Amino acid sequence: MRVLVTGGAGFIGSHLVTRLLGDGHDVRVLDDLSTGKRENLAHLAAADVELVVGDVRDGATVDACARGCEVVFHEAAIVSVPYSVEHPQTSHDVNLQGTLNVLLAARAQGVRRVVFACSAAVYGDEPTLPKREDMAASPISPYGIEKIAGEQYVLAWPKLYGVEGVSLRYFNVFGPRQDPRSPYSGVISVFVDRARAGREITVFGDGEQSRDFVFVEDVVQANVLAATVPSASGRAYNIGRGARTTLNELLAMLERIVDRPLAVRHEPPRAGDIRDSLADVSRAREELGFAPRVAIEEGLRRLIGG
Ligand code: UD2
Repeated sequence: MRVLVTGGAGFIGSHLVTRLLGDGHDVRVLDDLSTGKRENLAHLAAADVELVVGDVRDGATVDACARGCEVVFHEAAIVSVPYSVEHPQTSHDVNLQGTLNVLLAARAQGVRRVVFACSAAVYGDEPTLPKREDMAASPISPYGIEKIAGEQYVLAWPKLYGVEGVSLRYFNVFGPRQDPRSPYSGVISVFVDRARAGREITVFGDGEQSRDFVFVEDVVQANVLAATVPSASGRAYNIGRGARTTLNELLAMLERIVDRPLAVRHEPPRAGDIRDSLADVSRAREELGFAPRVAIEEGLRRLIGG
């Protein structure tokens, strides 16, 4: 089938594109290359993937890209929480208007299903763990608000217009091609980058905070299942491993892998950080058949090896 991946030149999108091509699909990518990179698709034959450089804020571009597609994977977004606090209008335009544009295009072009990249940010800082999809969303940032609103749109589209919609609430995704260089990069990408370069690692707080880290290939698996399982339409799913790891545990694993002690400096906790995060993934397991396969240490090894 022909599929569209918005944000397909980005971290998660480029892994999804690789898998979809391997499964024999015709893949079109829409990416404005603001954080996505051509190099993220460079391992693929240029003839195999159609890259449209364009913006999800531009409805006509999105509409043209959706033409002839059976499934749209909507991964394009500005993924930074702090950016959304500083620039709520731009964040809204890309993350929420962009999602509406995808849904309008899907309706106009007869797309069968839209799979939406949502976020654990919809849960905010309410401390109850593990997070279940039937808990009330309580986002505390523009980013979280945009993601829950986008999800509501996606889940309403089946009833309103007959376009199937599935929302995947990603927890802390890590893996190759995640950019370690921005101040808001995922902690694993930063730690691995520093460990490889032999540079000092900064831990904000005591390192006992924990996250539900999930390897990017498992997130790809979730997307493929979300596109194919018929009963998934109209549903939201947590996508994590259903286990949490502290930063101190990560550091111990990294020391084992690089086989030398790491230089670690502690700084005060980052403002607005939550302490712990953990997904209940039983809904994804039962309804999608989702089974995360890559253990954290294995994922770290692959990241360092790659
Ligand atoms: C994740 C998402 C974010 C949003 C948020 C919602 C990522 C990359 N970010 O932020 O988009 O969905 O969840 O809750 O998935 N840390 C250090 N040293 C560093 C970098 C980070 O100690 O060099 C700490 C940081 O203070 C935090 C933890 O590591 O306690 C995880 O930070 P993160 O930015 O990787 O992810 P998180 O969960 O804050």
